[in-house]
Amino acid sequence: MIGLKNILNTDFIGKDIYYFKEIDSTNNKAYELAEKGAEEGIVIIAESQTRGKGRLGRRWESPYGVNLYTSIILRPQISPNIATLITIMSSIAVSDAINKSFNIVPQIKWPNDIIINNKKVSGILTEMDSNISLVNFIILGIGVNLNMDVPEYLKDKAISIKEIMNKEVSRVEFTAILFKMIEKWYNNFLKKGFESIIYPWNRYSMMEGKLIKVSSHGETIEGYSIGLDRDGALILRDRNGIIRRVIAGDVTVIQGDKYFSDFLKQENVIKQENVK
Ligand code: BT5
Repeated sequence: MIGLKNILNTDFIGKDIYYFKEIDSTNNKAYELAEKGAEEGIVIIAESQTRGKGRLGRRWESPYGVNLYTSIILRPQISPNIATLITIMSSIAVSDAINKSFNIVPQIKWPNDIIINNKKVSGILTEMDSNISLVNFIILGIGVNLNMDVPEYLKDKAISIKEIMNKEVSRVEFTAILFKMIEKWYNNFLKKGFESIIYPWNRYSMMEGKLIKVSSHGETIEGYSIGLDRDGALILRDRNGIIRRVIAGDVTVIQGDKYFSDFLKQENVIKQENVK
């Protein structure tokens, strides 16, 4: 990542960059620093992670010197109830950065996957420290597969930009553009809230109007995806017509049916049921 500071054109994201050749997880390091009072915008970057983290204790494959593994300390003055919107806003920033850098339009799979050719190119892991009413800090962790040869065991799930472009790409240039995009979308979000992200999110979303399956806390819900609510939760309508709200989970897209979704949106909501 030599030269990143020289080309970085941001106001506060990356004002200090802590750089590691190898680390357990950039999120852990950022969390540790934030607990000690590190300021918003401080960034950790590592060449490799020995215990790269996904959600729910899953592992993020983090080989040396080929991809981007970064964590950013944010201190938004928001309620923890809407912290998911930071993940949502970041998924737009990552998608914009990929689009701008490589002229590829990725898709977003709620809540944290960036997808190209039906495979995951990037994942986001946000972790937070808060009290009941206010966030203290959020660690925004982002992994992007840039020049990785995807290992055999992940080949049906994961892809890298190199595999799509058939050539190596510049990690430094991509990172500079990504930080710029994060700063732009984060500022937008702080100023205008949910309204600033809903349309751009819909543009990239791969789910709207599709039949999807969500596994959430051991339960599986099937239904047509209707979209996001104002807290960043996913709204679907199940086969019995019940509107379900999912705040965390893993989505599988079963089939596409855009007309059906447009039709559903015009109907009145009959019943509501929350799913934790
Ligand atoms: C995520 O979790 O997608 C969040 C990934 C966040 C990684 C970044 S890297 C910098 C920062 N520091 C960290 O320690 N983490 C963050 P999840 O939705 O749970 O997806 C994890 C699943 O994706 C795994 O179980 C694998 O199936 C798959 N996977 C693992 N490594 C991958 C990779 N490099 N590319 C694509 N898919 C991968």
